[in-house]
Amino acid sequence: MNGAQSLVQTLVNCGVDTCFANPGTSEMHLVAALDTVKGLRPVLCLFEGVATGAADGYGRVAGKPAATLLHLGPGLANGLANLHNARRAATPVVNVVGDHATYHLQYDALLTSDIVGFACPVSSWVHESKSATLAASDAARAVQAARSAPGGIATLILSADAAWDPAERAAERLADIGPAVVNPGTIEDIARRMSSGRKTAMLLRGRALIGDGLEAAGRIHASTGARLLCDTFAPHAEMGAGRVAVERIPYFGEQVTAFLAGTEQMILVGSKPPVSFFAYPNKPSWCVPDGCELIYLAHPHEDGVSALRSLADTLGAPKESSTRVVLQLPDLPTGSLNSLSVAQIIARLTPDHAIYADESNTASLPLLMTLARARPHTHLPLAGGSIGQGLPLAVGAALAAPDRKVVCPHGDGGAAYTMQALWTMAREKLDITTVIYANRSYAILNYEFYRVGVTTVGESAKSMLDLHNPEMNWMQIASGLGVEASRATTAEEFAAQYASAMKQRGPRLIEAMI
Ligand SMILES: Cc1ncc(C[n+]2csc(CCOP(=O)(O)OP(=O)(O)O)c2C)c(N)n1
Repeated sequence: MNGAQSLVQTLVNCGVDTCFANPGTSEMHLVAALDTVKGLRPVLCLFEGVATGAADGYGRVAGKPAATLLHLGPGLANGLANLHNARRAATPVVNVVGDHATYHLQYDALLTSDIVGFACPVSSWVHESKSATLAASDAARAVQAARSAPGGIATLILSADAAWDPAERAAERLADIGPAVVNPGTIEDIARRMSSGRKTAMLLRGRALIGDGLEAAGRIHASTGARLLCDTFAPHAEMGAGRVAVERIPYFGEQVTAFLAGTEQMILVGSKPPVSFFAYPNKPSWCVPDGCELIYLAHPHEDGVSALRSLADTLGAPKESSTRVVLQLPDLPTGSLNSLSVAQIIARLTPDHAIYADESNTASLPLLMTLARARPHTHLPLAGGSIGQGLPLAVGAALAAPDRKVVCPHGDGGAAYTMQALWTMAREKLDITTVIYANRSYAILNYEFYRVGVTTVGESAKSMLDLHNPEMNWMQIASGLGVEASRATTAEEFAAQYASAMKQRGPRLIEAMI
């Protein structure tokens, strides 16, 4: 056994079963180990931003880390933006990066770089593994670090000689660290405050928005009437019919302020206080109403689900939530294709328990509004604001949940960042329907011009937001990358194409000419 084999076997021993890779020479022994060690599914990605975004999608849905395999500093640097998104989502990821052999670094060969420097800002744990005998235990520690509550990016940098030198054995899985238990005194205190009659909102995030956490929050709502809220970009939420209803905080700061007006106390469960996405001249960044008290039930590394359950019990809440979302499907629209008619068709025709890898950007408002009352689904948005995440996220989600339909509604601008993900969808035959909103524009930035105080927008400035010249042809892009594609210009065409995609398994792309 060599160091690479001991590392890969350790990943498998620790429950890592998928690896999103774009390797090079320094990772050749790791690649070879994928043949000799069974149990780690390698998925080739043609750009590192696809690999890291896919690891994020996988981790969010599976609740456990996938591995990446990246080529030295430049490979890691290509993947940084989606590691940033994954960090914001607190997704567990074991980020494996190859490096030159230890003795080669002194020569400063071309691909030598500060890998640790690239890794640190996005990682919760970074380690350079420079000896084959330590590679296995380092890998076990990396998995433990990635799984540590609330989840993080553990970057393990493996020297080429540590990969090819002889190793002794693989390591076994280490115990998870956390989540930490919330102090019972905190729960009693919050129960008292919630019984005070003050206008209360609970801001939920992480596991509080899924499964048992969401159910417990529903009980608390039934008992106290507290509003249940989630962030605009809550990384992982279970929504739709039958689920406990959660209100999503709006995007723009002044909307947030109006939305929260009158709130006297806000209970934070794995979340931070709401702030505006960007600063704008003469507009507040801090969106918590004046005088509103902020109270932490659980910090992100703490067990918010148990805390919610204990709080519900302490309050004497009913065993079940009394308010659940009632299914309300829109009628199929006819005529013009726009973000509303696309949303109505998606909501109407998507089957139960689909996963939305959502980067719909300016089209998101009608989509989220219609999906809120549609069939039960999982929602995975752009968690860190770095566009080019939706397509890779869909890849990871589809691999983590092969029996569920994945829908990827995506702005055309953001999709151009990581369009190589389509190739991986085709190669792995993933059940993903991508909808490209072909508005030929970085539309959101048109609003932002005015919001930041730019008053005159000339031709050069406008051309920076315009994607008409030349027009991207998403049908050709998708079919060139192996994905069956079609184009819709009316609601009827879109509905027919989407209905057929929902009936079929495998990757499809629809270019919606909105
Ligand atoms: C990595 C990164 N680069 C640039 C931006 C700035 N940005 C935000 S939205 C956007 C345009 C998005 O266009 P598209 O996906 O077509 O959505 P639309 O605004 O048209 O709805 C850009 C460039 C960003 N958020 N992240």
